[in-house]
Amino acid sequence: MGRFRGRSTTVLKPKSTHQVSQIMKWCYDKRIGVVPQGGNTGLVGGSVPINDEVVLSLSNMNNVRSFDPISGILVADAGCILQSLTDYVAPYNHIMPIDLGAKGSCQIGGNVATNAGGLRLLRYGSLHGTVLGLEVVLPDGTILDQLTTLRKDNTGYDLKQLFIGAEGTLGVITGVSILTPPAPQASNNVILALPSFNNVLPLYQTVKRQLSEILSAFEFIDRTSYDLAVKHGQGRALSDDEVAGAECFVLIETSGGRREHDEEKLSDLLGNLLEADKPLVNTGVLAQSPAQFSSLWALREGVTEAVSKEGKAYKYDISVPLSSFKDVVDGTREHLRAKGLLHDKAVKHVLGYGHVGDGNLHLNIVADAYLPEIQDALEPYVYEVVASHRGSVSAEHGIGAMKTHALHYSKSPVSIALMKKIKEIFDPRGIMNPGKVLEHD
Ligand code: 2HG
Ligand code: ZN
Repeated sequence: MGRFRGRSTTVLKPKSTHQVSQIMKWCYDKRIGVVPQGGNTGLVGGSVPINDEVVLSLSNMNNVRSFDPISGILVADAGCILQSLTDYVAPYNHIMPIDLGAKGSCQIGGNVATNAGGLRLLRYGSLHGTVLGLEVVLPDGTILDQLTTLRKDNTGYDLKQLFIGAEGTLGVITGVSILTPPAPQASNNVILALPSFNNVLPLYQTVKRQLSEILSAFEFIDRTSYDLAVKHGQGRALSDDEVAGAECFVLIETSGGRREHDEEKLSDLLGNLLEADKPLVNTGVLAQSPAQFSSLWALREGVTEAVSKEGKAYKYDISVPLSSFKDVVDGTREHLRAKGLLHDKAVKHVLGYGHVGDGNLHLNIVADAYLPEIQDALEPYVYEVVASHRGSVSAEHGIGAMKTHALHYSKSPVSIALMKKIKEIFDPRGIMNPGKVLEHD
């Protein structure tokens, strides 16, 4: 994101858990801050030092430790790149339960540390469910070995859950045990062009009912997101006829056990949608080949990259009721217009996209440069809107360095006080990823 910059002089790249333990012990004794770093693809500055901390990169810990093709349980070093794990389990007909645009660079340890959501959450749930065990090095160098491969283990407090989403503030994740689902035998996708955002919710209901168990993603991009994705070469553009009059687009993916069965269901759905008396969609483009399948996905997955090519982005990753997605995006645009900030030299675009199936909207504001007046216009405005819906100020990207001041919009004082006590127990010297998640007192 280019928004945070530390003054670190040292990056350490340990090759084993034992080495991580030695590093942590040394830093604990000397009270040196440590920033664990995976693929460094996060969007909230969680893996970036803010002062002169030591950067502890996990990238040299990248071996698969074991895989059981019967249970599908994979145990891997934290530094394994998500795509390489996907490739590893593919010959066994398994997939990773998590998938996201950054798959070629992000690491499984970072995914777990940030509780990354991504594109498969609708189908396989969050990492709080699919991660079975963790190996963690605590700030004083102690190794907490909870790398179990058990599906069931109800023996008291489930400590690993604390590290999932702690963003490296309680310890360094060095190993992950994760349940990988069987690969679907058939996957397909379709992009639908909608005349109005108001149709997204009825469409979601219809699609859920008609596709039921084969629905594996229901993603949404508004017109601005689509136009930017196309402008910056993400995926294959639809024809002018197909996009005419479209206010937004929905990408639906199906994954199931039998191709003919799934294709029949999908084409019945499309037929019903297009032939309805009052159609919810203008048109639908069905992937006809694996290449088209990927290029339709690229239109959605490529929005983040397109946005960063277009300018400097202010990103809000929020959970709000589905029915308010459009109002939040339009309201923010109007708010910026009223402040006189919607023009070429300030804010160029306000766009919304995200995971409809998970109630997660990505509100992006693209500007010519990061300017204090834009920042002041956006915050606390956006957070107050989120709080008025009892939403979340971070649905899936985490708090990192960027949102520590906003935590209270989604967590009560009682919750924050308990979080601080937990931090104190694990990290009494405050050396683990300082300044992230919780503000310094
Ligand atoms: C996505 O869903 C990612 O594409 C990134 O979570 C969202 O860049 C963003 O705001
Ligand atoms: Zn997302």
